[in-house]
Amino acid sequence: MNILIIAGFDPTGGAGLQADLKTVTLLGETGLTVATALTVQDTTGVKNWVAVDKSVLSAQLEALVEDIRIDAVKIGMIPDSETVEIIAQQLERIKPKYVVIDPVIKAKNAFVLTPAWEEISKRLFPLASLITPNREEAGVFWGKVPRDEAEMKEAAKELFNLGSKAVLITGGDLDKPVDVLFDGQDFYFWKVEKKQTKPVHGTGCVYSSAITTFLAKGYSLTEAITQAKRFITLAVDGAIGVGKGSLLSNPCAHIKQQLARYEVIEALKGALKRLQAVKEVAKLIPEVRSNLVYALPYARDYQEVAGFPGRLTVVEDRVCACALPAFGVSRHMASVVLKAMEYDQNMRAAMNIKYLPVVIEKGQNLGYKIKEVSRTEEAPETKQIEGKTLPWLTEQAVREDIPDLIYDKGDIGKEPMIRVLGKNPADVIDKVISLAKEVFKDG
Ligand code: PXL
Repeated sequence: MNILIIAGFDPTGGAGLQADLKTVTLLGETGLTVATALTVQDTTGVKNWVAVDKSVLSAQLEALVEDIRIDAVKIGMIPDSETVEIIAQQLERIKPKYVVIDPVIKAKNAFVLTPAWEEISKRLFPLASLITPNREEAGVFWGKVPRDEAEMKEAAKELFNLGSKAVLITGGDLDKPVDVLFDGQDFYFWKVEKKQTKPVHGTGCVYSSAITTFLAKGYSLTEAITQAKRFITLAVDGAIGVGKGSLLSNPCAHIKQQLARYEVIEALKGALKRLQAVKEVAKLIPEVRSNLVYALPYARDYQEVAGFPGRLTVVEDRVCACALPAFGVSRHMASVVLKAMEYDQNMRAAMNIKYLPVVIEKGQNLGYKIKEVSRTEEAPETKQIEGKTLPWLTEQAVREDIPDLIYDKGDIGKEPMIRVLGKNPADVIDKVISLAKEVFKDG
């Protein structure tokens, strides 16, 4: 599919044309780019911009649309009313199936990117399949900034009357983030918990480009938004710090996560071989059995964590797996890793082993960072909810910095346990094997 991107040039590549092109490219489609303006900016904000010469802009658009079939158009920064008119005339001529407008008005540092917001709404919204203002931008068209979900619904309904086929108001900045879609008939909502704590530049650009790409691929509007939401969530969770200001949205996070699926499984298989080769390790497998788990980069859910189905057990004095490693097979150990990753994205692997006082003692001698947590300190409310205890216990241990070993001495009906954490399975089992050898070196 061929997606025409008409937007401003941001030298950081976090927003604008280049963020749009990265998104379209990494989703496997072809992006064609026409710059409307050149901005001067770094990660701390926009300092200035200049509109691209109108004859160049017109000629570039003309050349592309004469030569290439355009399946969808994504429009970002439009610096002035003359540019609005040039774009409107091309859209009227080629009548693309999908036109998504991200009505960019101001940068994060409040620098105005266009004075022509009224012309954009009058001339371009009626030609759009979808407009994707954030709350701030919706406020410019509505008259006040919608503060919550209820007001976003009201604003979306009003903005719909400006002529686009659908309106998506994004509220990723709210304490309880929500995006609200109105398609003239129904409202739809997307709610994804915020994990990124730092400001990220270019999220609106990447999100709207991803929506455009999924529309071009043939997804329905709501399915395109759902897919794009996953993509932008990863781009935000995996945003990169390159300068003194905002992080840059990272469309590569999606591909990095996909590529890691193979590596994660292979790393677990390799780790199992090494565990099986060391006889002493079998003596550290607890009554409830062990699991060794490894999460995908930016994992948020146990489905994105791989482990051994049926856990690791002991047969004839050796560690033994019932089946090959797979995703989504461990809830317990996955919840430990997912909690640790909230504090350090690099701590993606863990294994539980038997608690013995001597293991802790040897761990101290080996120089490991060790934290004890207590099940008895957990509030009765969360204790009763299945699946809450381990994340709670882990959080007590990882809040300040992430230890190598977390242990608890159990509770009524709960076996005492040590959880060994690391960056990857090799890192975890290096620790497990060292401990096993130290503890059982005299047989
Ligand atoms: O994020 C909005 C945006 C879009 N396009 C360009 C920008 C910005 C924000 O700075 O610079 C070119």
